Order: sequence, then C-alpha cells, then structure tokens
Amino acid sequence: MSLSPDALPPVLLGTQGKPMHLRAENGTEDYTAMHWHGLRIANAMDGVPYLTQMPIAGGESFDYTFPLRMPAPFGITRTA
Ligand SMILES: [Cu+2]
Repeated sequence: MSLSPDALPPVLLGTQGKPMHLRAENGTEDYTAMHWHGLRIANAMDGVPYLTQMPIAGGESFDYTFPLRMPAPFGITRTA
C-alpha cells in the first residue's frame, strides 16, 4: 500500500468483528504515522505523532493491529 498526497489512498477491506493487521513501512526520509479517521482504535495506534504515538522514522515500520468493530467506512490520513 502506498499513501501519497498526489493520489487517492487505497481501499482496505476487512470483516467486522475480525482483527486488521497492517504494517506501515515508511519509504520516505520524513517522519510519518497513519491516522484512522472515524475508527475506534487504541489511542497508541491513532497516528498523531508525539501525541498518541511516536512517528515512524524514514526506513522504519510500525504494525497497526486493531479489531474492526464498526460497519461504517473510515478514512486514512498520513500524518507527519
Ligand atoms: Cu480523525
């Protein structure tokens, strides 16, 4: 999966009630994280750098794991 400010984000599909596992690999030289708009997840994975989680450094990765409790769609934002 690739997130770029120049392209629409990918569509992620999951099953309500099942866990979702995503590894965010930062292929840039900047710090980043992923924020999950509208999704109820652990604060430590909510992707607000220095507030809810430490940012992902360039070349590093972070594993997001959370249950899909809600049937509604949600959005992803790359934060830095
Ligand atoms: Cu939000």
